[in-house]
Amino acid sequence: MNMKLSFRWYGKDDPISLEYISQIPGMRSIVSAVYDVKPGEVWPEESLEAMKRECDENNLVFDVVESIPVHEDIKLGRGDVDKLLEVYCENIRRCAKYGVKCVTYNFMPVFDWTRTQLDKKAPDGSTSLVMYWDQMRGLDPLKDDIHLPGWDSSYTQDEVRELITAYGEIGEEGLWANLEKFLKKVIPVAEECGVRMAIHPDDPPYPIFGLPRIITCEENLDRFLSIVDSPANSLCLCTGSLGCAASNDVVEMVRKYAKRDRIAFMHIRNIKIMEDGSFEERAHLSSCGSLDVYEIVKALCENGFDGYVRPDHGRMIWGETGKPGYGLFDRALGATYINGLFEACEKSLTK
Ligand code: DNO
Repeated sequence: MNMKLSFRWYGKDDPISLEYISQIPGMRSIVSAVYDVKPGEVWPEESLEAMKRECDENNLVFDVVESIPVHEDIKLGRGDVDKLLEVYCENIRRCAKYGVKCVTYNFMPVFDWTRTQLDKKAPDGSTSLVMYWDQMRGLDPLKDDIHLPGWDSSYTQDEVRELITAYGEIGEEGLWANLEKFLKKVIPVAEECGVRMAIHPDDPPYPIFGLPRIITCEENLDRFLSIVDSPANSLCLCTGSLGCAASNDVVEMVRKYAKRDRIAFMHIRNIKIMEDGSFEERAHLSSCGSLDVYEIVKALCENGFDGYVRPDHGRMIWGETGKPGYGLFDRALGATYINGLFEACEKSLTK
């Protein structure tokens, strides 16, 4: 198969062993990061070297990083941005030195993904992550103390309020300008060392609490890709993130950007959009959610996609406990389903 199947692994603290991951049929690459260093600091080479060695020992390739986080000051364009960008570039060089070919990041203000519950029980007893508007409405982070699950608890509520106000002031265009500065500095370095940068879309792809969100829809992805028109400036196309806005035609997006070779990394998962726009994470299978995963894979194959793919967020099933979205069992089922779709699509294309 042309695509490179990968699995996210959180390093030594991950309850899932590399040995177990290597037993998933077709598994090739490990997606990981140096998680114990704060944004804005240089990653120790020893950590990267150890990661590479452990993967090698398990017949896996450590060649995808998720993520090198972008410091809030870069996104806000304040403080010593030049210094922070220099550190960012140095981290790319160091990753490349240990074999990394693809680096994922996002440009979401303050929070990465937003959900209101991480263990919503489905009728079959499995649990998954959900975002329900009726749990969100009425929450005002400028007034209330909010602790949504999964949010960075290293910020105090006052810091969160300060950041939200600062982002409100720069707005979407300010965020675009800071992203442009970031790309113009970082992409040439990535090109030089053979790394593809893959931006992760905003999850969900619409404003939360009035924070600007820009990596959200086709028009904005076009704008993003044209800032630096290079395969080193590519997408991490996350079907579940883009897919929870019903206005996004994920299959068409995959087709368009795969054809132009601007997808470096695919996060494949399924979500169910509810009537009021809320969404639930579901099993990978097309019939379990709102996305047609077969059409997504077909669009990749028809356009010669040969980048990285990982089964994204799984449910918790079979009594497994662990990091919400990142258990072994359901992601392994997702991997096997993805393998099946790719094999079928590729074989039918070569016939
Ligand atoms: C969620 C992930 C994201 C992703 C980052 C990339 O599970 O898809 O946290 O890793 O947004 O920077």
